[in-house]
Amino acid sequence: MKSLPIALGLFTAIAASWAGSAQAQGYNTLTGAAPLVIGHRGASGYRPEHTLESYRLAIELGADFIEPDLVMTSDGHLIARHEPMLGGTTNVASVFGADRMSTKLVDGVSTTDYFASDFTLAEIKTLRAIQPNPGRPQEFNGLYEIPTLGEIISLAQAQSAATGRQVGIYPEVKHSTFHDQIFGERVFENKLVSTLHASYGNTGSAPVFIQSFEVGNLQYLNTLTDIRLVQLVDANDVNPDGSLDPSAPYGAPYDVVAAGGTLTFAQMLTEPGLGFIKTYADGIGPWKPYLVKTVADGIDRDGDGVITIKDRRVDGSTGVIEAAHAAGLLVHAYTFRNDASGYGFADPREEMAYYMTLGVDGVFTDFPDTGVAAVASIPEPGTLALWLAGLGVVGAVARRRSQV
Ligand SMILES: [Ca+2]
Ligand SMILES: [Ca+2]
Repeated sequence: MKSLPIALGLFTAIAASWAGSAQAQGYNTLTGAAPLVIGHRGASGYRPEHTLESYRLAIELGADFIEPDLVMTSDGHLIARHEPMLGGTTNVASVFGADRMSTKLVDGVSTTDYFASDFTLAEIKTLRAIQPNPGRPQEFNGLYEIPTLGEIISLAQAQSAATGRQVGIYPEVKHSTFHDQIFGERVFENKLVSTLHASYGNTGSAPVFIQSFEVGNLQYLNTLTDIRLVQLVDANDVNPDGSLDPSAPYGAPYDVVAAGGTLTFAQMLTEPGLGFIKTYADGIGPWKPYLVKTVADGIDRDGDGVITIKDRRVDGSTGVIEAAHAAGLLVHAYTFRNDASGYGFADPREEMAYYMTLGVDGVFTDFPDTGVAAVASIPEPGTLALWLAGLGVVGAVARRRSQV
């Protein structure tokens, strides 16, 4: 069968040229892989956020990752809530009396509420989640428990096994400085890492990203784990000219502010700032207006008779995606919603597709099905080229064997 290696060699040459052109046409992500769809608080556009049912639906809709925000209970358990306050997203006020409320400083802001850190896990398990957004489905209010990190990991791993599709988790350390003040320095991060290592091992190949808006805790985590870390980057608002409004408390990492530092989020997205982030993190998670400039020029582009953020003129990349990739950092942008915040876009699928075409490595979205549709709509490596590239690999292996 002397002709087989020759035939395979010919295919290898063809495949190499096809693979080359496929790469040129492929995704503009850091690695060339398809952008990730991250189910923000689960499928929070459809179910009360941060419940197992919200995460389960996100997985059903095709999310690659589910995103639990984490806070700590009085007895040291990590549970999923967007805030340490329970009042906005649970029925706590109808279960416990006002005597269980307290006033605490959250990132410098005096806040009176029911705090997770004043309740045991057993108490929190008596609560049920509610939908805080009046424009979203209300019929699931009062049905679902508040899940622990352990329960979320179990769900992701069980669904990965059941579907044969790896579903990752993307936990966020909420308000690290706040939790340090209540529980002691890095108690939260230590608990998070020990839980993750027990389930996934200490490896950068785990289907896990840890995210935070603070810096010191990510630097600390970098000494503790090889699990991938993502620096979140916030701002207060977008100005009419497309620049970002850095007003407190959203313009700088709170641990930096608390320590009297001057580093701002905007500085962190400059070339030197990205180089600094690269010393401890694997990616950035910026608010999307940092990536695409949109200008409020008063034109009613979608023709509905009112001027909204959707009408803004889209002026293209700010250069942050390209600079982050040049620094070797992934870019996961937030938050894409069918029912809000489409700066410069009336159609949320087109909005996400625009960012994906520029090269974002992932999108946080409350509507994972729209994210999946966006990925499907952008140019991808051709299946013929992949097939030929695969044949090329077979050919290369066959040739190596023939030389032995
Ligand atoms: Ca989050
Ligand atoms: Ca309009």
